[in-house]
Amino acid sequence: MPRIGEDLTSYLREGMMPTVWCPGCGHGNIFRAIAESFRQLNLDPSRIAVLGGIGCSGRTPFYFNTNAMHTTHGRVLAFATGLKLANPRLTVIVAMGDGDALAIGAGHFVHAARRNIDVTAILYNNSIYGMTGGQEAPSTPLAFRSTTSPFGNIEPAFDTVELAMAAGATYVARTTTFDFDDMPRYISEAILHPGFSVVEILSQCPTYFGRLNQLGDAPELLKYERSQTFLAENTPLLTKAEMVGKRPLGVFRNEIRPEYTKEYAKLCQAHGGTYHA
Ligand SMILES: Cc1ncc(C[n+]2csc(CCOP(=O)(O)OP(=O)(O)O)c2C)c(N)n1
Ligand code: SF4
Repeated sequence: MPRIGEDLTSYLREGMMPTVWCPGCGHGNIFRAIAESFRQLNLDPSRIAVLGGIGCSGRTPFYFNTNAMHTTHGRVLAFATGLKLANPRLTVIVAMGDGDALAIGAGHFVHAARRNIDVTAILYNNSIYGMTGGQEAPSTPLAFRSTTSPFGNIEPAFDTVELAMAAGATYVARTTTFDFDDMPRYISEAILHPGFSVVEILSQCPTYFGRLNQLGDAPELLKYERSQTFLAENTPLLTKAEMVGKRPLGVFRNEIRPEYTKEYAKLCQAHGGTYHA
């Protein structure tokens, strides 16, 4: 991750700043990591499209000096699918909230994974609906409070990694905003991967999740993230007690299978069409 002085500005739409995000919001950390991946890969901004749905996370495309689409809540992968099919040479990046991806957009999420379309979905998982005031999401952990579950959540949370792999995503990784150097590493791998890639990033929402659950401010939430996770590669070194209730971090799948736009091109060419992926 670049430190002070290293230049990410060619990827930033500085006229749109400051961002809408609250001080200490993890979405800013993720935004920075995405910009760093673009720099590491030396991507041409005119060849990138960043798409977002609705929500705090959905504001991400506003701040990148790339092609951008601000779409509707839960439907961003449908827009991304159309865009990638229309111009397969674009690097398509989707910024999704956990509400966006796992609640209203869950159908689009599993079908994009099943098709294995070459899109990178970055799932900003702050365990809550941020923009609309801290309501419970399918990612809110058991017993945790939100504005719609003031006595504690009684619904088990989805495991994004398990869901993405079961649906057929071909690159699946999870990290946290605490793991500042792993974010751009996984995002870069996901961008280079020729298929549907999911990078789940556990992120902090101090304004709602942190406050409603009395977990403290942003630095304390980062420590909380660390306490709730472990590196999957360390599993042989850990006892069951050290892992129970915690989420593993790392790359869980990185495999190749036929990609949707390439398969579509083959079909078109076999029937006299001119589509090229
Ligand atoms: C069809 C539709 N339903 C509901 C909403 C209201 N809405 C806007 S953002 C949001 C939740 C955002 O939560 P999440 O996707 O987790 O993103 P975050 O704000 O936490 O980044 C909701 C319910 C909407 N804009 N459109
Ligand atoms: S409400 Fe939460 S998710 Fe939204 S900008 Fe503020 S801290 Fe971030």
